[in-house]
Amino acid sequence: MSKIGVHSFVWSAGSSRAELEKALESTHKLGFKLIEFSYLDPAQVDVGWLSGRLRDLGLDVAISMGLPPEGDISSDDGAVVAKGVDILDKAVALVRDLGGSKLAGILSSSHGKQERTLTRKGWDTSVATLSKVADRARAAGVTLNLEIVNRFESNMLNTAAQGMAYIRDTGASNIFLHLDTFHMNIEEADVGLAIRHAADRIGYVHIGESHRGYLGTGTIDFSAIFDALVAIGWDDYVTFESFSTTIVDKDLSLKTAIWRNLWTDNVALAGHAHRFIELGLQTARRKAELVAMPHLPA
Ligand SMILES: [Mn+2]
Repeated sequence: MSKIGVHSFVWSAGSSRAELEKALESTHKLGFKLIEFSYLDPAQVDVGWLSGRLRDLGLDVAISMGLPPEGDISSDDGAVVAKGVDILDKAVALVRDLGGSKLAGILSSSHGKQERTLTRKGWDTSVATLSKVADRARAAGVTLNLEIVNRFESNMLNTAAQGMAYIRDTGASNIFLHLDTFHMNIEEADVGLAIRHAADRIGYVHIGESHRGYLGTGTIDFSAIFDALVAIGWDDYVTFESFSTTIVDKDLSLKTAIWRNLWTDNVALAGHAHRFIELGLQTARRKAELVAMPHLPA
């Protein structure tokens, strides 16, 4: 069995207790083992209640986020960096308080189309700043997973190799890569090779199609991706991420340019995704077994 997760925005962008409960139940019912939430404000959401419901249903949890421009830790403005640190520390605390272990997303600079090139100084500021956040996260039992996103959503980490260089510069043992097939399909020379090259630094994986809709209905070569995940012995979560204008988060939908309606029935979508990922991984495992079989005469 594979560890398959789902982003809560497949279910709802809302954070009322009823909306969260529906998301949790749908996730559990379809066989997903993890639900990923975008950052939830503990002033708005009863974190104790939510962690209890996760435990009741046997679900793991991950939190993802993207730093806003006013909290960009690669900024030259110390006040902006300090704001980013505060946002990251709060997100680490939320992961811990929900009983999770992974903070993911765009954590090293701000999320969105940038109008300037990243400078060496910006890189160094980000590395030094996130190293300190990582120290505190380690004490909380939380890993930081840097999402590698396409050029239109960050000017810092667009390839897995850049992410590995960043992690090396931090020297931190609890910073990993968060790879996403949607973004890799745009930026990597070869998605399967990039997964193999980054193998020992991958902490979290998003599975998304080239248009972010139904898996298998776009241009991504998923069999190459499942082959690579099996080849590196990946046995941690892969989380399905999909967006449609059916479910709108005011901020994220604009930053990720969700203009088209790729699905309306989220139960059908998520059920299909779970089957697609499970079968894809099973098939890749079977292929790996077959190529290793010598088939000698009896
Ligand atoms: Mn993603």
